Amino acid sequence: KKERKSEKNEPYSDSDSFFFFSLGLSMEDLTNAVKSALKKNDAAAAVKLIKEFLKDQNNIPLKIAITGKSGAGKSTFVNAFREMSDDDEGAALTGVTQTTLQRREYPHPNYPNVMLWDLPGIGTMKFPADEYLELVGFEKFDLFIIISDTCFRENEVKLAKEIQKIKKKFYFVRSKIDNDIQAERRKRDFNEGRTLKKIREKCVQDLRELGIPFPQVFLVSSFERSLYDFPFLREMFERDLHAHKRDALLFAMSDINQKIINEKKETFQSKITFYATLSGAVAGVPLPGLSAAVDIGLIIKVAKEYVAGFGLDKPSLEKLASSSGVPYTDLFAVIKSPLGFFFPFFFFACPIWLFYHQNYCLKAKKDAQRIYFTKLTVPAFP
Ligand SMILES: Nc1nc2c(ncn2[C@@H]2O[C@H](COP(=O)(O)OP(=O)(O)OP(=O)(O)O)[C@@H](O)[C@H]2O)c(=O)[nH]1
Ligand SMILES: [Mg+2]
Repeated sequence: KKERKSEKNEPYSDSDSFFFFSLGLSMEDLTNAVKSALKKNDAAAAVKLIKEFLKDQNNIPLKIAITGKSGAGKSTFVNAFREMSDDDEGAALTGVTQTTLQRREYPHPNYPNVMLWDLPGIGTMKFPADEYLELVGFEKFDLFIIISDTCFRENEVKLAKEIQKIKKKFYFVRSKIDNDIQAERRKRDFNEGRTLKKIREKCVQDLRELGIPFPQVFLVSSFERSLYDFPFLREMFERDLHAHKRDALLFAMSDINQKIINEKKETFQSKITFYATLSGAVAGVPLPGLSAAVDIGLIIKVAKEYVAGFGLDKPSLEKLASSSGVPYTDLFAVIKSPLGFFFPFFFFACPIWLFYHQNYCLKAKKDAQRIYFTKLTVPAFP
């Protein structure tokens, strides 16, 4: 049924979406259905599909990247998180020398579609800090855990800032706490609580000084999973899993939407050349007022096409309001808000600007005038 629909390139109807969801729609199916709806300016249908998909959390994939310096304990952390020993079959390889040379995904045992990605260490010969993000395919992950077995330094902060730039979430994990505790235990006035507090405060202070104002830091030992912050990290992960998945899904969907908006923008831009030529041709006709009248007509037509093409016309917004539950007035207010202030300006000013100031418009006008006068004068003066 799905194939037949996509062959015909028809939008997905309500009965289709019910059919898909009752069978368990995959992320790929959802992506295709949302793309198809958005291409047809049906944001309301896209919202409906996404809302349905959000109901079944198991469908939503989540990619968690475990990153940090080489030897920080990333692979050991992945195993600990999956409740495995380092030498179990299927566990991530760990070692005292640089071990992970290729990123690899490991499924979470309890949560379908949650993948832990064990990444190579940052700042090694094979993964220099300035090429690291690109080499590990940084942008594809939804959530990041930045691990360090010492104080957090420039490399970790640089990673965090790059993650902030792409508007995704990250946590800091200070690993191998068992080593610190063991070393401090040798002192006469040892107090575990005080030592942990000291490490935590130092981590937070370092991160603040390097430009991360409110860092969330977990102190863990992958060898002692019931101690320090490991249980708390797990608990928090489970508590926030729903939100993480929702964020990941909405991020992916907004990325699709942005791509489609760009495609539409390019299509509209190529149409402008056509309208400009048309405007130029009309300008060649020496009838007073004709050019201006046609240009105004064209501008209104083009502006209307833009508004409908981006789904900003009244019927589309009303449909979107009813499927998303956001009142129409709120949606419309966004268009009228400071953010949307440039919309009317853009819609009207762009065609005018293009019609009158771009080189090809002027050239088109001149060509049209030349052709018109040649045709007119040649038969009159043989
Ligand atoms: N004491 C202690 N040692 C740890 C802990 N986590 C990891 N290690 C040890 O640290 C070393 C490096 O651990 P890995 O997990 O291989 O480190 P990695 O960050 O994956 O390193 P690369 O793959 O080279 O980037 C290994 O010898 C681990 O046994 C921990 O929580 N406590
Ligand atoms: Mg590793």
